[in-house]
Amino acid sequence: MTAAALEPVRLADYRVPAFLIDTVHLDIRLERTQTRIVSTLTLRRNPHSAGQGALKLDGDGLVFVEAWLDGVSLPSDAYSVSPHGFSLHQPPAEPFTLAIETRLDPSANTQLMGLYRSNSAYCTQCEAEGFRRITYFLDRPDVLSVYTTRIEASFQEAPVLLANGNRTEHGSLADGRHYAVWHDPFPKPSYLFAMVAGDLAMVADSFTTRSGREVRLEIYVEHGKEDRCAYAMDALKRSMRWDEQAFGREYDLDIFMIVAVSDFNMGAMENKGLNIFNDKYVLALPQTATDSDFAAVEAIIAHEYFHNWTGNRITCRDWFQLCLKEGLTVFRDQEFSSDQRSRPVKRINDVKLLRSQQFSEDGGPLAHPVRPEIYNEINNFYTATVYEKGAEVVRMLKTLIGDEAFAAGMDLYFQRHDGEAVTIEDFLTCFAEASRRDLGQFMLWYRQSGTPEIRAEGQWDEEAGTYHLSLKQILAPTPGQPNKQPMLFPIRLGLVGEDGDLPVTLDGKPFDGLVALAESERNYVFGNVRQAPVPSLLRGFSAPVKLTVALDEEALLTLLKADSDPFNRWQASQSYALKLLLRLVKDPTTPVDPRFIAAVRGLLAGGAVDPAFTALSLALPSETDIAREIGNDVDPQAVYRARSILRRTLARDLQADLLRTIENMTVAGPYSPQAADAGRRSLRNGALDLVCAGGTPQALDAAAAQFDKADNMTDEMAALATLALSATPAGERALHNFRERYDNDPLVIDKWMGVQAMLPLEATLDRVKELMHDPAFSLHNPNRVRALIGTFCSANQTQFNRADGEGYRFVADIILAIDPKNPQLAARLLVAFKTWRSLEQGRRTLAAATLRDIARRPGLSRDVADIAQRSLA
Ligand code: 0A1
Ligand code: ZN
Repeated sequence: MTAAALEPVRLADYRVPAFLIDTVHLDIRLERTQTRIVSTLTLRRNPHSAGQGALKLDGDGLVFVEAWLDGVSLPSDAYSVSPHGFSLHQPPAEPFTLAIETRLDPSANTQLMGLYRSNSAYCTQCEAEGFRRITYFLDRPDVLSVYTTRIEASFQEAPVLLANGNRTEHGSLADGRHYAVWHDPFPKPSYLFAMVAGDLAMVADSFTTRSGREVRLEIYVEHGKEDRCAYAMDALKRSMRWDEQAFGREYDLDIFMIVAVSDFNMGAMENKGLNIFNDKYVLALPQTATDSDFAAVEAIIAHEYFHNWTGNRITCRDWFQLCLKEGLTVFRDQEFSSDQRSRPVKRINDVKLLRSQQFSEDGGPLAHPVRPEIYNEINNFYTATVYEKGAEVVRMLKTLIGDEAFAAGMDLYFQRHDGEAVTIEDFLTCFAEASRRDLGQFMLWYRQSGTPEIRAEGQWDEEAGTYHLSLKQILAPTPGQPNKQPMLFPIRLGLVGEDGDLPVTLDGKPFDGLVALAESERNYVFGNVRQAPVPSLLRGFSAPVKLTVALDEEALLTLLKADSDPFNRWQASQSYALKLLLRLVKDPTTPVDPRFIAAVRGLLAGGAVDPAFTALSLALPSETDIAREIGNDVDPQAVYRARSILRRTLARDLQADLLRTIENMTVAGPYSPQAADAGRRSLRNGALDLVCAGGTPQALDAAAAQFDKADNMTDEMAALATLALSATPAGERALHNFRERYDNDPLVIDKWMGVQAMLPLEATLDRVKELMHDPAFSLHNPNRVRALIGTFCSANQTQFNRADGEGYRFVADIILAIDPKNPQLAARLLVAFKTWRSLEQGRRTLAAATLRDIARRPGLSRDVADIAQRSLA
């Protein structure tokens, strides 16, 4: 049996659309199983296209009823209808109106693309190609139209009727039905269309823009959840203000709405004026959401809001340009969070995410450029590379050309391209003009995949007072890219002595801390180096690269103590721990270096100065970090064992210090999600987690006491996770109590599922299988699936990668069960296999066999077939 044939789409084949659609009038009559849609399009030939012949509209899963050309019903030989679209054989030369009536069944839509039902509401998801599941259309981002949407429904079933733009009309009809008309004056691509109808509760507020316009803000949720929206609303107002101040961007409609739904494939969606959110990223109360949940709500609210300018007002010409809106918008939301919270802590967390998600993607079979040039299924390109590395590329651009030129380039971009669908080239041209620099080489960041390696070597010449630094770039081959051209890297660096940064010179001038490496190799000679320095390279993680530099323990301790760059102080703690861990993987009897233990003791002693930062430095590199560093022939069990040994040693040697930290970091007063309190909790809970690795009664008692006393979900979850990991009766008791306590709260039960799916125990696989029978679990809801199955395969390295291959088999069976219903969800789970080639031979063989078995199945979705085939290639 051969694998399903996929038809790739190529950037090189891009052609402008042959027709343009100026206006769209949608008339939607909602019925659960028989929704009727009449779409009336005003069309004209695109003057920039040489295309002739038929008008071909995309469609997917629609039932065609009738079509009219300029008001006259079309005879059946004038058009054809297929499962993939509608074709008008001889479209008029002059502008014309085409109306098409279709029917669809929202309640049967399990893909959650197009128009579907989530609990009692109707909602839509159109990015990337979901609009064609609502009506026939030129479903591509470079066709911009003005939308008017009329929604009609039973008043009892759906008292709330929403769509993009401003509501222009509403009223009642016969038979208990009512309607609303919405008009969005801003031309937009179809992927930004949205409509919601249902019996929803609403929380309202308002925002006055800097030019004095009043914007109404509305958040819609299920009844009874109104009290969980306050933080999201606050984050929205802060985002709106920040975008005015940081980017000069003001909101443009009279109303901005957010709807929270419980069935959603991704985090949220930036539909014009009507964002639709996974409820996980809206609903938050201290008793139900952790500090990380609050931070995620803030970041995602901001992200979707910022899309209004970067994505909506200026959109992508085609889906290859996805990073144009996503990389830029992630960069913007990261900057926002940095300004709202601690910049260094945010940076470290972002880099941790980049390394764990994106570096592993870039180092495996699914590697692709930030701007891909070919895809089989666009839904599989909402990746860490497009989002996270895409944001890093924007950050590098800013570092290279400087803050001022970057701001001028952004202004130029907004001014020049407002209302257009553009490319990465258009974007970069604005910065090339603003900075008067040639960004040709920089463009390689969008075109070449893989994580570059920077090798650094340095030598101090005591007599001359100079330091010679050599930087080399190594670009390993990646799928489809055997040979690469040298890239351009902004490298922030400094030379550190015992008491801090040395005031060195480069080319006779005081060194400003930044070099731009454009060649395969380059040597720099720093002057005025009066003492033996330690190089602090890639400060602030100034480029998304793997840095290789030989720093011994003493050098790392110097950086840990004296580096002015907080990122590299943290990095020193991680590099030191990684050295020990790699030795322990090879030989578990290696004694732990006492200098490291002393350094951790020092960190704890000074923890009160910046608790969040200390918590990050205290946390050991993750199992995936260690595995990535090992590179190949990884035995996840040996990695886990090494990490456990180091944790246990630290716990036992530092028990008193850790217990003291727990005591000292108690947060007084009522819960606040603000960074200062959250930081104290993160250190407290980091210390708790570590001390419990020692397994002593005092440590476990501290966890049990915290579990019983906690008045917020952060502390409660931390204690629960620690107790569960101890695999003691106290752990079982805590799990049981927690389940009972939150029986009616699906988002909290998700956490409970996740904690158990993560346990590095032999019994976990059976436990996960058992949990699938819990009434709170459902294979139909993406959040439930991700909480249990997603956590098992992405956050449980030892059990997903069981030596007997049962972890792979289990996950494969689930993927195959989900695929016919929700291919996107299935394909995302399959991505868990992305590092299979780096495993030791036994597991590698089993993982490959499982992937092959999946790839061979008949009837796979394009989404799953694409990931399976690329993973095996
Ligand atoms: N544009 C959204 C991400 C998104 C993509 C696809 C979706 O449906 C399958 C939903 C959301 C964002 O960046 O937030
Ligand atoms: Zn986005």
